Amino acid sequence: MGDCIAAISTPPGEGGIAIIRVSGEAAPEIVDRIFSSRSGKKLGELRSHSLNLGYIRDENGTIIDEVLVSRMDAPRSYTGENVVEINCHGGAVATRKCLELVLKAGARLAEPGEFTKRAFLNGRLDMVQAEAVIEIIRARSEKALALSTRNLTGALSRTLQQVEDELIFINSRLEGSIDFPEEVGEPDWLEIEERLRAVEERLQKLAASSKRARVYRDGVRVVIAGKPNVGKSSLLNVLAQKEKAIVTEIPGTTRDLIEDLIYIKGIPVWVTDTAGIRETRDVVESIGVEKTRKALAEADIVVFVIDASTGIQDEDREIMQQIEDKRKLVVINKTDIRDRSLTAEEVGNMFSGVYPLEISALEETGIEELESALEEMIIGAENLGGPEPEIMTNLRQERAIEAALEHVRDAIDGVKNRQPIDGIAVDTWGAVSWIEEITGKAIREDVMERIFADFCIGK
Ligand SMILES: Nc1nc2c(ncn2[C@@H]2O[C@H](COP(=O)(O)OP(=O)(O)OP(=O)(O)O)[C@@H](O)[C@H]2O)c(=O)[nH]1
Ligand SMILES: [Mg+2]
Repeated sequence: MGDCIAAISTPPGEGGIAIIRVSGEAAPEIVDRIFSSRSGKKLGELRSHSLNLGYIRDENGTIIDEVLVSRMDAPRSYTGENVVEINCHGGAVATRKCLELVLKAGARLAEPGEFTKRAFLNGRLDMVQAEAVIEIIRARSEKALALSTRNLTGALSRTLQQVEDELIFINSRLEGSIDFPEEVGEPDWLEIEERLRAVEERLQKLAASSKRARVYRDGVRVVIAGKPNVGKSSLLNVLAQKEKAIVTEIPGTTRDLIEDLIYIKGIPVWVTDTAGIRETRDVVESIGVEKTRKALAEADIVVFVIDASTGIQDEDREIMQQIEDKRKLVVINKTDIRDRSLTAEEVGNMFSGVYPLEISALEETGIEELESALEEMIIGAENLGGPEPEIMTNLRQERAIEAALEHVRDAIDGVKNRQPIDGIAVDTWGAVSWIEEITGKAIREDVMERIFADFCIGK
């Protein structure tokens, strides 16, 4: 710490504008060495939180770029340190050159996430908020973005703080009895148990809400499978609302996996169209079939398509066996064909426990029902139409919540069985330390380093 770091904070390449961010005690002086403002004033003489037009010049005084420079003095900046941001014109070469000059003038290149890490170390953000920054950048759906923004503004941090306060209060009760057994006597066990149960419920709700929120962040993998020519590619095209995959009447048209990202009720869903599964001597097609099997293994949900015009064949039965353990939807396609040989009842009889959806990829019927069925499968029937999740956690936070929950449950057991007080206190303190690991109040150095290493340079 203490040194001054710099990086290009905008994406690489040509753009309307590019920003070089400089942070550290000496940031204004360093930038002053290469910046000449139109007003003739030094950055140090200008007001904090102002924008200043001027030029970046190299060692020979040659103008490299015309820029707008902002100065944000500590502690009112992203990192909590003195920050200077140079807004360049966005040319890749000029921006690189400006950064080089800043580095020559005395800054060093920032590591990935180092600006945000400094914000954390300076107390501008807690760990949950720092992680929200990266999740905002990576958000792939509006809902994920909204949930990450809530975390950045402290929704999760506040909830955790309340839980921690409550646990610390319980601890103080327990420790009073440990330290002054004569004066304080036994703790009020009923009250302690009641409070612990309230904490348990709170953490449980948090874990449940997070699990539901996670699908909005991570999305799900849906794989369309079936024998050749049943209309898998046609279905992908309807779902994606574009001609993503080639459709022909020739069985074996699709050989490679074809993937597209669609949104179903705000949930990001990667839909993969596959090669029709069958025994084949065609080298290319058999590689495709192999890829299909791999995709099926990785799928969260399989959409198994059967053809209303052909009826169920051995190939369909084999595929059904392969996806026996998968969460799946069975779809009868081509229901627009008048003299079709397959009804939903027949399929239900053939594959027990399956109730197929009827669609026509050609006439685009039954598609909304298919999307609703997918939504129900993804978020769970019990959550349909329920309140939207309000809090989202990432895997690290989720694991820590689970660990805290376990300690709280052990403490409740301890209270019920009237175990020694200091044993119970070990669990309540254990829960506290997990909560503090989430917010970063007591985070292990290596955990912290790993989190920031995941960031991009310039953030
Ligand atoms: N009548 C009718 N024809 C359809 C429907 N869906 C697809 N087809 C036709 O069925 C043929 C095969 O469609 P594809 O979408 O290429 O089938 P596929 O399952 O991807 O086939 P492969 O890639 O060879 O495995 C094409 O001629 C489509 O026009 C439908 O709902 N009704
Ligand atoms: Mg196809």
